[in-house]
Amino acid sequence: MSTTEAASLYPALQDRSIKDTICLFDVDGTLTPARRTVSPEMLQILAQLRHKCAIGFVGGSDLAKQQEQLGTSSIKVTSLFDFCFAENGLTAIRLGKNLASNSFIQWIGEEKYQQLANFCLRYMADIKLPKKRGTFIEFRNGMINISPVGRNASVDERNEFEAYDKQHGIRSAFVDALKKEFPQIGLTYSIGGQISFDVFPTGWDKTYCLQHVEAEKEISGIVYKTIHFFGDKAFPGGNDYEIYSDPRTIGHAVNGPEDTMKQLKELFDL
Ligand code: M1P
Repeated sequence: MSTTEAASLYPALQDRSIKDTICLFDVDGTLTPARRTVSPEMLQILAQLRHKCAIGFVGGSDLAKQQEQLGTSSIKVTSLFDFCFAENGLTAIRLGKNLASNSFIQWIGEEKYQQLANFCLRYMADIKLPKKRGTFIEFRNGMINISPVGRNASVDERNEFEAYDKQHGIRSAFVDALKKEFPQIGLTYSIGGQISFDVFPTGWDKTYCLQHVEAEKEISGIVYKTIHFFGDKAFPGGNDYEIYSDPRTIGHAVNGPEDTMKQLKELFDL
C-alpha cells in the first residue's frame, strides 16, 4: 500500500476527535522489543489511536532501521505514522513528505569540523593503548563517533579496550580535553557504548523533533496543546530523558511494548 493510500484511511489531522493532541513514541523497547520487529497487536492499537489523534515515532537510528523494525517489504513505515522522526528528527517526514533535514556538518561547517577532527587525531596519536585498529573517527549524518581503539576492533579487542578504559579513564580524559579546547562550540559528548563516544550539537537529543511538531501551526493551523511521549529510557542518562522531562511534553515511562499498549488502552479508551 502506498503512503498516500494508507493516509487516506485516516481522517485528516484537523478532523481527528482530539485534534490538538499528538502521541510520540520511542521505537526500541517502547513500540518493539529491543532490536526486534513490531507486533501486529501494537500496529492495531496505533491504527485505532490514529483515528483519534496524531501519532509519530522519534528514534535515534536512521529511517532504514525503523523501516526494518516497524514496516514490512510491502508497508512503508512512513505510511503508518503521521510524523516520522528518524535520527531524533534530523530526518523528518510528515504525512509521507519530507520536512527540512539537518546534519552535523551543515551545523558545524567545514572549518570548525577540521579543527575538531585534527585535534582528535593528534590527541589519539599520543595515546598508548594495548591495541589500536582502524576508523578512529566515524562521520555520521547527525554526529561524529570517536574511538581511540578504532571502530574496526574485533569483539575481543572491544572488551579489552573497555576494561582498559575502566582502569585508565581514557575516554573521560579525552572528553575533558575536548571541552577545554572547544569551550564555545556548543557540543555534547556522550560515552554510551564500549569503545567510543558520540559528539553532537547540544540539544540534538529527542527534543529536536518538537520544533517540527510546533511548526504544524504554520502548516495546517493545528496547535498541539498536548504532546504525549512514551519511552523506556526515561531515566537520567537514558536517551528518552530529555524529551520525557521536557515541559512541552507529558512523559510516560514504559517498561516495554506490552506496557505501552496497556497505557494507551487506559489513556485513550481503546
Ligand atoms: O548505543 C550506544 C553506543 O553504541 C555504539 O558504541 P560503541 O561502539 O562504543 O560500543 C555506537 O554506535 C555509539 O554511537 C552509541 O552511542
